[in-house]
Amino acid sequence: MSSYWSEKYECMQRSQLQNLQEERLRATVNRVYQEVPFYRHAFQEIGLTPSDIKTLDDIVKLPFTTKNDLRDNYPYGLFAVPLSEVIRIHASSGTTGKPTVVGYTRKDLGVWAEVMARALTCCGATKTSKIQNAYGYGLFTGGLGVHYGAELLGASVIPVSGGHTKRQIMIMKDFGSTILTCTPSYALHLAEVMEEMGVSKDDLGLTGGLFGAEPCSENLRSQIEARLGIKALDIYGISEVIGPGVAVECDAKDGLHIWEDHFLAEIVDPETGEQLPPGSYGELVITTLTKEALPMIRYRTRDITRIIPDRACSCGRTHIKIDRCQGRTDDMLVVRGVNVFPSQIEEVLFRVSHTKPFYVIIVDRKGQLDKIEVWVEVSDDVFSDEIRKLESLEYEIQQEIEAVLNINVKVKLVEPKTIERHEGKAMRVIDRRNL
Ligand code: DLL
Repeated sequence: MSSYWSEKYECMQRSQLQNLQEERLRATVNRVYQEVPFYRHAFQEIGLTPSDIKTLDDIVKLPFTTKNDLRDNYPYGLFAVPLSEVIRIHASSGTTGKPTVVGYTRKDLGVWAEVMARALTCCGATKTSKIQNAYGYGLFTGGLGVHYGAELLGASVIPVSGGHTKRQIMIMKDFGSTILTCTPSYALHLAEVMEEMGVSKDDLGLTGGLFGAEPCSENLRSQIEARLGIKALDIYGISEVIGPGVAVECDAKDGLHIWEDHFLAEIVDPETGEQLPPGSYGELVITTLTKEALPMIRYRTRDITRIIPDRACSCGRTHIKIDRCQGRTDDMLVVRGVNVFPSQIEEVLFRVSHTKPFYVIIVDRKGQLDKIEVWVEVSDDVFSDEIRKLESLEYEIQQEIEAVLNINVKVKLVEPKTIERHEGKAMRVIDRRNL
């Protein structure tokens, strides 16, 4: 029997949910038209007035919003309330150029805590849970997003933030943490260090965890579950929309319920922008339905996923599910004209024995030619074996990757611990071509 944080909303009848969405969509469109010059101009440019948006089907008439629009209006230009109403500001890391700045009213923080409390309930958290929150606290939305959800739930939150891995493990053991929240790559690193310290999963009281902020393959999930002895669920979020808590897996583990009373999801063709039917892979586009400080109209997330066509879920929740993100439109590498997603390489690495799930893809240009090299960690025993075995493993991986990608790659096997570990999002690709 599933438990819910808010059964009334999570299990709402579809027709009621749609009415609620329609009402909230109209209100949002009206508000951005009145309050945000950027949106008013964008609507006027295509001859659209808020009264043209009556039903959910009308959403395709609305223009898209992109990360560039946020950058062009840096820092507060898309806010729909005066700063006196904004009680929290976060920003996304912005590896290139300025960060994107997002703001929250008191009501927005309430909605965020609510969707996070729902998410934590999905992974079995209750008032009696001890939630070790190892997402980074600060401008990144992970730490505080989980934190306020956990407090609303009434659980005991341990705000340990990212890093200090050995201390994390001591705390996990001594404080009896029951739920862990961090990126999947960091969860795996925690498992690795725990084993080195001689701490067994049976010494811990962990039962579940929410792992997100970066892609997590089914294989990576299985490793986390086996090595930490927990149920590991995927959580999706993006700062521009709210932060963590936009969508989350339930016990069924076959898709992430997107909280549709607050976020309206569409999938579009990333090239043409045309809306695609349920089941098709494309770019996730989200319209916020209740945000006050920074409402988003058809925000292009750049994340590639699909809406799962079958709506009924064994958990009883009625909100539609999206698939795990397959990657981002902008992390697709084009190497010698071929499209390469890091996740394709990861899949191969997980299939081959003796490799560890730590790898980095290095793309470089020699003369006119792009070269791709994959560094992958292998287990200790391979390095202690004869060189011939190492070479044959290297060859096997290279053949498998080439078969999937259809281009030549070089594979380099490296010793355990060679590849840098990250306490937050992992860095899987180093593209040296434009340096
Ligand atoms: O990463 C918010 C978050 C914090 C989500 C903690 C989950 C847990 P940003 O820093 O704005 O926000 O990065 C958003 O991260 O567009 C995706 O590309 C990626 N991402 C987030 N969750 C997942 C996930 C937070 N479950 C960007 N699977 C998004 C794959 C994810 N990618």
